[in-house]
Amino acid sequence: MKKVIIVLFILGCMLFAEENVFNGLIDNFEDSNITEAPNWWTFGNSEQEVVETGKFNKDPLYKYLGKYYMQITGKTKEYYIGGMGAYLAGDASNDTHLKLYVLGNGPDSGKLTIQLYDDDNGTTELEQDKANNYEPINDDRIEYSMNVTWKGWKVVLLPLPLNGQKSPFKDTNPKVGDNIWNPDHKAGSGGFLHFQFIFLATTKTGDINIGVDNIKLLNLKGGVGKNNEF
Ligand SMILES: [Ca+2]
Ligand SMILES: [Ca+2]
Ligand SMILES: [Ca+2]
Ligand SMILES: [Ca+2]
Repeated sequence: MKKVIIVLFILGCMLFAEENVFNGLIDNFEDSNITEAPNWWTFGNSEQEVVETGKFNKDPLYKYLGKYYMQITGKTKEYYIGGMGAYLAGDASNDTHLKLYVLGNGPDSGKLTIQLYDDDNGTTELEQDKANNYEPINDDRIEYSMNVTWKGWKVVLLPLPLNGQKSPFKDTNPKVGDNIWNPDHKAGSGGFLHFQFIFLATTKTGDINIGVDNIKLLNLKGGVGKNNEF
């Protein structure tokens, strides 16, 4: 009995270390759809489909994928294909990294742009300029793009620009917001408001064929250890 309690206590500490104020999970697609928890909006011509992971049972990362992941496909003649986003409004002020699993299909699998928005005017919503490509009016957007060039699943771990931490994410609206990644709930702020993907081809005329899973923010202040590697 004592052993069980100790194991439970250690498990509890591990969960607690990773999932503090905002539980950090954006989506793992285990509810088998993209319209619940969170309810993703989609735009453009990309196709997003939640599919079973079974065909990857030989992949070393298979055991971390659960039953479902999201497959993204689409074609373009002008780089841009489409995208999807979710409203979260979580307090992410303790989260140091974004982690996600990305499935590639070879050298030109596509380009993935990741955008995170924080609330800088205490409204818990992202005011957008509909006349100007839905650009934020008051809130910051930090952004990072990567070409998916590999085949199979890979863990992508990206430091966030929290408290001056070096990060590949850059503020892409320097005239809007306070240009500081401050996704907390202070002064009525909605914190980490939106998460968004933009799907592109790596060539002007091309396509995208990637998968994503286990999208989460987490706190790695204690370092990337065995317990929180995946
Ligand atoms: Ca999954
Ligand atoms: Ca706002
Ligand atoms: Ca800004
Ligand atoms: Ca900000």
